Amino acid sequence: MIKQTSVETAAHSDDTKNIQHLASIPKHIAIIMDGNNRYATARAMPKGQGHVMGKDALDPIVEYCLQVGIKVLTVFAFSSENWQRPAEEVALLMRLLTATIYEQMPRMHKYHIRLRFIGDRSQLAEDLRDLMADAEAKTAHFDAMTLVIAISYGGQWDIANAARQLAQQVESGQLSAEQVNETQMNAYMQLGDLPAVDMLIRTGGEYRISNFLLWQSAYAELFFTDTLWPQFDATELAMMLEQFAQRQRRFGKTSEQIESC
Ligand code: M2E
Repeated sequence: MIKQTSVETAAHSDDTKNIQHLASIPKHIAIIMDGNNRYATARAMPKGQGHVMGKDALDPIVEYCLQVGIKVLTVFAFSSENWQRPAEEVALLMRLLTATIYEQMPRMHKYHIRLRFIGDRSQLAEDLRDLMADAEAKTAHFDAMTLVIAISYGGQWDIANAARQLAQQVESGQLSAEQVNETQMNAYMQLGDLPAVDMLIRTGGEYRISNFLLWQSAYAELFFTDTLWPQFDATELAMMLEQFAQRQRRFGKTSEQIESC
């Protein structure tokens, strides 16, 4: 029986406490937090309100992941494609991102969470970039969990970025073209130092990866739910973890090979 902690709320305690019996717990969960705008529209709320609600939905998920021993949680806060949204929405998201990073700092200290950001920082305002660097530096020594926030991130950008750096190594003679392989690529990919994504969740009812962690999710178990992100909770995540443990992870092997291990 898992020890009840203060982070657990009465609302989900019954459904989520018995997790220790599971055969396997993912090391790294990645989430595409989709459905904020539809949540607001369905409730006749102002457009941006969905993102505000969405921001608050992450806290209980982080606490639950900590509680069950997930080592890395990566969330897609702002994609490289999101720059094409209406200017007011982009501006709101940038304000929310800044406010959220400030707000989250005491929680990172309380729970010993290391905060990291991935994505193309060159597109971001300087004050946001400074805040991100500062948040990373101040939490770099924490080891309970790593919370990765993807901002201006795209999976293809990430792959091209790694390829360009390897090409520069080849150009300067530090590496031969023959030496370029998956291990070399991985070293230049974002999160190359962390375990691969084992569980990729998308909320909001779309069945796409949408240029999220393409390389890092090569062997991830995929989970899709119609639940809009502001309504996603630890109870639903617990059910997904239950399924994750049950799915046979083949990694390209036959079921006979798996069963004989
Ligand atoms: C997030 C950002 O859509 C985004 C608006 C801002 C908050 N958010 C959703 C995030 O994903 C930064 C931190 Cl530190 C935590 C969450």
